[in-house]
Amino acid sequence: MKKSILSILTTGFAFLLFCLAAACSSDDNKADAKPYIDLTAESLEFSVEKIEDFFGNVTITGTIKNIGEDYQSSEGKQTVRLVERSATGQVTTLVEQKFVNLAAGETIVLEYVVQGWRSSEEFPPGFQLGIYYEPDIYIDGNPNNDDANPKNDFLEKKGTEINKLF
Ligand SMILES: [Ca+2]
Ligand SMILES: [Ca+2]
Repeated sequence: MKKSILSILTTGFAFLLFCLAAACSSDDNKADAKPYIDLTAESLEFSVEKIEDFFGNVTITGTIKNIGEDYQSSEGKQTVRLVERSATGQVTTLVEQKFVNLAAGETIVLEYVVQGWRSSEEFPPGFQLGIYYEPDIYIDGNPNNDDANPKNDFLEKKGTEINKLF
């Protein structure tokens, strides 16, 4: 009788030790394997091709850059967009590009030409460049697509910046 209780206790203790060891080692592995992933909306530039004094075409160039380690994901989980936001707050997507992987240091460039911009317009639209992730990106079991800094995922510029270029 005593022996069997001791045996149960010993087995239980051994099992507890095993669990602790497993938990610790898996945490260590995660910490070691976790890469530093960070994509950023790096720049949003305007260039003007004047047709008349206060009238012309505007090229908007947005650059997304991988400033971390290699970004590796799967299809349908990430998109970069250049959007226009009107003075009344209406948002229109101008260019959109889906992607899957982006190696360290690589960029994605989005370009859009606004035809017939009038710099006399009092309330011009603004423009925003952004990286959009699916909501499950941090719980999909893949650490290679977990952006470490969401604060640098968006860049916004006012249309009045364009008017100054005329
Ligand atoms: Ca993930
Ligand atoms: Ca980021």
